Amino acid sequence: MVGTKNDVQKKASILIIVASFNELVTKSLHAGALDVLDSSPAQVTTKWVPGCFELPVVAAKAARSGKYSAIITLGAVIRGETPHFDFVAGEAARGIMDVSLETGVPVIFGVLTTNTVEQALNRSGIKYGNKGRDAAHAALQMIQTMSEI
Ligand code: INI
Repeated sequence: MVGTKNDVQKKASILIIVASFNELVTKSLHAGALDVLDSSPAQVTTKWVPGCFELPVVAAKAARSGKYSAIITLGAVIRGETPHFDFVAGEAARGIMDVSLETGVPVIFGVLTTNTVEQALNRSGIKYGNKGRDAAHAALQMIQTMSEI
């Protein structure tokens, strides 16, 4: 039998992994995610990493541990004037998708990729929503969906 939303969430454990790089932005993404998860009975833990490049390795270890129903990755890669952006953003996205497909644990991509700090701030609670909130909703929906399959 498929559990109700609340039954499923009561047994759920969610790990949030947040990149410290561009901390002004990522702290707001984290606050947005926690705000959504506060109204869920799921158990929530947070771990910090230096930058988005480090998100996949921690997500991989966590996913393989079997402890988590879903993992949320949060970060902000801001283009500025450096080609570093493409490597960091591209590898983070690829690595996170690889972990999710290899382990079967939903790993949510809550990483902002923007041209400017202003665009990132606007998407972390100032003008155009908060990607951390969206990521938390995505995690809850994926936990439910995975429990039904
Ligand atoms: N990390 C980010 O999370 N965002 C960025 O915008 C960024 N830029 O632009 O360089 C960034 N770099 C650090 C990277 O994620 C690693 O922490 C670092 O290279 C050490 O491996």
